[in-house]
Amino acid sequence: MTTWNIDRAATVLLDAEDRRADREPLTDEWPELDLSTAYRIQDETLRRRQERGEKIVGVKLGLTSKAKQQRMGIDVPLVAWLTDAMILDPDEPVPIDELIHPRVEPEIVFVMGARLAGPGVTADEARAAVAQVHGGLEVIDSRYRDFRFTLPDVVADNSSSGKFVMNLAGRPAAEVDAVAEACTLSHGGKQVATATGADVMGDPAAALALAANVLAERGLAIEPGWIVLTGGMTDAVHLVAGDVVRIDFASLGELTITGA
Ligand code: OOG
Ligand code: MG
Repeated sequence: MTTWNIDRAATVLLDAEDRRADREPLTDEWPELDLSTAYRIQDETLRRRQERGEKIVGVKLGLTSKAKQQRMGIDVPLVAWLTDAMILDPDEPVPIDELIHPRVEPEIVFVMGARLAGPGVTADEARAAVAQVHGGLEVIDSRYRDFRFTLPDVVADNSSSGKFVMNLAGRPAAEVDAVAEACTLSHGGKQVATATGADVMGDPAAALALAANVLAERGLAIEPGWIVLTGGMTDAVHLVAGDVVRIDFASLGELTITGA
């Protein structure tokens, strides 16, 4: 039997991503995989992404809303990395054939004005460090078959990162009530879900604070200029070629994305 370690797990996950081949969760064969080791796997995959030229642009929160927690069966929020290779421009079709089984979810996106370093960051401190707020969406794409995973699995897999989109026009953070910000999600012209920022841990700024505090455990901080995806506000919808998904935010604009 081959033994598991951080290096091998990083290789297996990036290989699944590169080959668009889903696989069983790591914990099927490595039940001892714990959360701190999973974050070290995530950091190792980031290091390899950087080695091939990708740049860190920020972080994403995962599983910060009840809708997402219930769907995935995990009620612990997590943090993962965003790189420039994950950015899609608004109106750019989602390249379905570069992904395994993409799903789309609406997210409130922060652009940081100041550095935010934990531990002990509060939602108020987090809110004060935000410069701009954008309407956004994430195209998640687990490397695990049927999105079946435990918390350490999904942490190791960079929280199902795929692509993300943010509206070009953001609004100054001081002018936006992120808690009250409402969105509707439509799939194929049919409205399928609604939510507000309050569905994200009561306040998307609380999710940002959590990200800073989780990163602090590894001696890391959220840097000025970074993009922070605060987590899916609703359950995600599947996206196949030809699909149109539209997200309407109350004050942060509209995004329409198609599967190509
Ligand atoms: C995990 C990724 C979760 C979010 O916004 O909650 C996430 C998954 O659902 O596969 O990105
Ligand atoms: Mg997400």
